[in-house]
Amino acid sequence: MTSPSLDAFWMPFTPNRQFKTSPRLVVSAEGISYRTADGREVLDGSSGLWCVGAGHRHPRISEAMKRQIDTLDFASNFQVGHPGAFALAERIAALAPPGLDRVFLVNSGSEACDTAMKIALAYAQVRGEGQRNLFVGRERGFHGVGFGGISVGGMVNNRRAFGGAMLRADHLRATWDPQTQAFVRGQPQQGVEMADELENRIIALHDASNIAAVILEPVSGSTGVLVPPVGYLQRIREICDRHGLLLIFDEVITGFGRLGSMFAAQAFGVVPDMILFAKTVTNGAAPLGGVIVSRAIHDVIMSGPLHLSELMHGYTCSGHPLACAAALAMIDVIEEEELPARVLALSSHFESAVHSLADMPDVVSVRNIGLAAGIELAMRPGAPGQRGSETQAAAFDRGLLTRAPGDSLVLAPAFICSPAEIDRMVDLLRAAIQDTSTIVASKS
Ligand code: PXG
Ligand code: PLP
Repeated sequence: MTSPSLDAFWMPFTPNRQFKTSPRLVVSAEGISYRTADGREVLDGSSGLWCVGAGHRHPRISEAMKRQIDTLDFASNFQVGHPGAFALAERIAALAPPGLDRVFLVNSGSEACDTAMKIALAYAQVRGEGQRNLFVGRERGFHGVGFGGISVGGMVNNRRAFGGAMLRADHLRATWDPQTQAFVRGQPQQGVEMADELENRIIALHDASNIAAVILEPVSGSTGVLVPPVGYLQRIREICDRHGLLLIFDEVITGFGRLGSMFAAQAFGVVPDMILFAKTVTNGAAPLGGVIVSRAIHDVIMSGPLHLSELMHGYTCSGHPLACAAALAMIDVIEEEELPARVLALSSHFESAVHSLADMPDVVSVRNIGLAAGIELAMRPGAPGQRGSETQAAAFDRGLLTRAPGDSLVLAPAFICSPAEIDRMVDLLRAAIQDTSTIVASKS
């Protein structure tokens, strides 16, 4: 294929003009590596945006998708159904915490978030509590880019351009505290009281009777891996229970193994009322997301005339056959290759490896949990994000794909990595940090 022009494709979440002057194109992938257009190997340090836990082109998933495309390429799930969607929902329900066993399928994490918010509103409506329409999110939370997700999301840059077009929302403060957490390994021991803001400020201000749901990422991933203090999520659950609030965990990143358990709900021992998932559920091989809903909420909404849809919501490709086939195969892989156990076994090596960067002069924080780490660099004066993006580019040139939210670099390797491969990734990251260090530059 001749190289396409780069002009027409408006790239998502990318500095387009900069990219198109120095493009980074990958053309194939296998295991934990990409191959670039000019034939270089690049280690995938971000599991392809947190998706590819089992490694690229897992044969089991590829085979299942090939079989599916030759059997049933497409059927919507509006008024007809196909077995794959039912089989997948049943599998996912069996993996979720007890009580959460109804599954609405969508195509992305953003759609999962908007869907869960609609379910919360519909639930309130059916119960005669239509005034419950305020959502509680958290600063530095990311819930995708739908209007629901950006309303509860706490990434200021993702909201600012869209002005007043938001749902009613308030935000807890982020659990990040640079004073006490800069180089904490795993969960911080201090800070459980940050959860009390839900009761002391938010419920006090808005009244619980107006709140539809509280939506949190158990671990904030996109803003650089912010790990909740010990006991924080438990306390949020207790406050929600005390005041009759629904709690939604956005597990788009944490779901399907990243923390060494199927869901973060199990890793932290806290059961929410709904769980959002996407990404790893298909190993990234097809777009799929969903909402796992408690039976109690589901059953309340299953009301009204029998010939009408109980929830007026759904996407053309909700439960697409190809995506369901990929997800069913991925769940087989997760179980048979015991990927959560592998993550658990690897995570202490990973923790030591990323914390070995802590003594670099311009690393100001290292945070980690499971196979996710955020390494934060000192900001260039007056230019937030510049250092992060330069270091990300330097790492790519050296053969490592990372993510750079602001001045943090995120490492999120595939669950199938070996300890030596993790070391290689961390070595490349160390070199890239040195490449962009003004301390080094001023000496040379
Ligand atoms: N919730 C969470 C917690 C996410 O991490 C979404 C919802 C939205 O999912 P979709 O499939 O609509 O993108 C996400 C997505 C990053 C990065 O650099 C993370 C995401 C997306 C893009 C970049 O960490 N997460
Ligand atoms: N716009 C139009 C004109 C449509 O017909 C549809 C779906 O039928 C949509 C948007 C929504 O698309 P999707 O179901 O893929 O989200």
